[in-house]
Amino acid sequence: AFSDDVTGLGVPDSDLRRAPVCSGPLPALKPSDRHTVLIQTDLMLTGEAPEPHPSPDQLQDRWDDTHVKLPCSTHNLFPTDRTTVQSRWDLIRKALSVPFSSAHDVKDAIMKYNTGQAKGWGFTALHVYCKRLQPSEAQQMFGELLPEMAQLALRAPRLLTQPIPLLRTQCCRSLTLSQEQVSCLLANAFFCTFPRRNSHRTEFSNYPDINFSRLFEGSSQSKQEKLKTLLWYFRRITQQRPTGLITYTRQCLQRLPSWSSSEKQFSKLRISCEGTIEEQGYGMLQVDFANRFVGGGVTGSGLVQEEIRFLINPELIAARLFTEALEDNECLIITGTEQFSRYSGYSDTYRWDGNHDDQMPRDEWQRRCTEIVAIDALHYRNFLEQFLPENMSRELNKAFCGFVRPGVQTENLSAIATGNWGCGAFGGDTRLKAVLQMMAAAEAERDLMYFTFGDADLLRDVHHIHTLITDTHATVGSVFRLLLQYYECVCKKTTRGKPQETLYCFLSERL
Ligand code: AR6
Repeated sequence: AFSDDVTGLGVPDSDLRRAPVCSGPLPALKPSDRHTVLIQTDLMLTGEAPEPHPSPDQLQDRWDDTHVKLPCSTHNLFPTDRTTVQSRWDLIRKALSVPFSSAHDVKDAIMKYNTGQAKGWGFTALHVYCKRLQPSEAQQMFGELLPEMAQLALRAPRLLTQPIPLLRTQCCRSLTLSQEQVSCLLANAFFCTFPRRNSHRTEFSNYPDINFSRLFEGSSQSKQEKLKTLLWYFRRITQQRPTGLITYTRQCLQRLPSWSSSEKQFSKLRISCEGTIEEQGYGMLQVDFANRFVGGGVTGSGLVQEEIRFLINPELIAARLFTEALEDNECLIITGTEQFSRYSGYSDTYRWDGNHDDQMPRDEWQRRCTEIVAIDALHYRNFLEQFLPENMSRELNKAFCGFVRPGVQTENLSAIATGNWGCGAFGGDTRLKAVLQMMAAAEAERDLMYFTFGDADLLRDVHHIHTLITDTHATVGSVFRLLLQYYECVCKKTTRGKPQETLYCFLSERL
């Protein structure tokens, strides 16, 4: 029953589970060794806006290897000359309490406490942005928005009263913060106040950039659109303070599946060449096609799937403050971020497209039922590399790590909303990656919603191979063994470029 304009295949949409409908009850929100909760949980029960825990008069200030170094720490010192030091937070407070009337003033303020960077940082994008504002918009920006953002940044010692643990390599750990606390972190990131984060020669060399300095440089239209998107977020949250919570979880797997002996059957697939993960994948586990430094180039020059998601859901950007680069058996799960903006286009044609009013319901922890998982594919420069057994296993393990939820009942797991993971900037082959993701989803016992992003041929091919696999009751292990055979019999004999026999031809003949 194929027609030329078919846009979706596989099981009907209604066969796939979505949160919150499919979710089981959550345990009470409470802190533990592995879960730091930065708000007072008792207040949650009464439906009041979250308050920081502990209360501000009991502020805990920590300056060590295992916590975020906050700008408001008393240990954040600044050399005034060779012999004396000054509180850097005092300097920040003074610099951000002065009225701004131009982009130049914003730059001046930022430079007051970032003197070491004076030469390297450019502010062209911010200048251009401000110059293009209509008089009433400029009035809004300098008279309201920037002063409110500065005040929000300066509330750090009252909002962030508990040290924030770093989500370090190979440590499974969760952080739950209020959206308001996250907004304060982001306001500080905007004004580039985070100490020890401007040079890659510090203890944070294995962390993404958090200060927004690179956002302000350059003359591309992309930068203008990024600024519009992020400033819209700040406008929204300064006009009305958000009341929800967000959880950031670093998940590391110690025990990985034995792929060649897996007896798991493939799960259900719905595939569509229309729609996007974030829009049609609502309530599903939404895959972020990530960089190992989460957020990739969001504050710099990148503007593809991950960066766009971080722009429209800016609370994702806060993860860059505390998430060490991901290793092969790790992922980052972010639950509860809100979408503030719409966009059109992609990459160079990306444009901010106005306000988005997020309608996702909240769970018992007051988090939006939006679960995003950052998994970083390998970056391939040569087509054949990705068929190396160790590379296929690596991608399987990475995807599985992102998909599996130890301890959660299968019927409470939503479907996975994904697509051409690792196949854009990272140069992977969509057909191989689709099979690998199907295998990882099967192993994690979750269904898959695959968005081909406009590719109708891919829609048919992936649907066809999935049908063949399920009709023949092939197991994950048997498909893995066929992938290994494809490598041995076909890839190894190919010296350059792409093999003559495609993966799907090879699989079709042997399934
Ligand atoms: N929904 C569904 N599919 C999408 C969407 C969407 N919203 N956006 C893009 N695609 P890419 P990668 C499809 O290149 O190769 C970033 O800088 C579209 O077909 O973003 O894993 C990260 O920080 C697109 O070509 O992912 C990493 O550094 C394909 O998904 C790096 O890129 C791949 O999107 C990751 O690159």
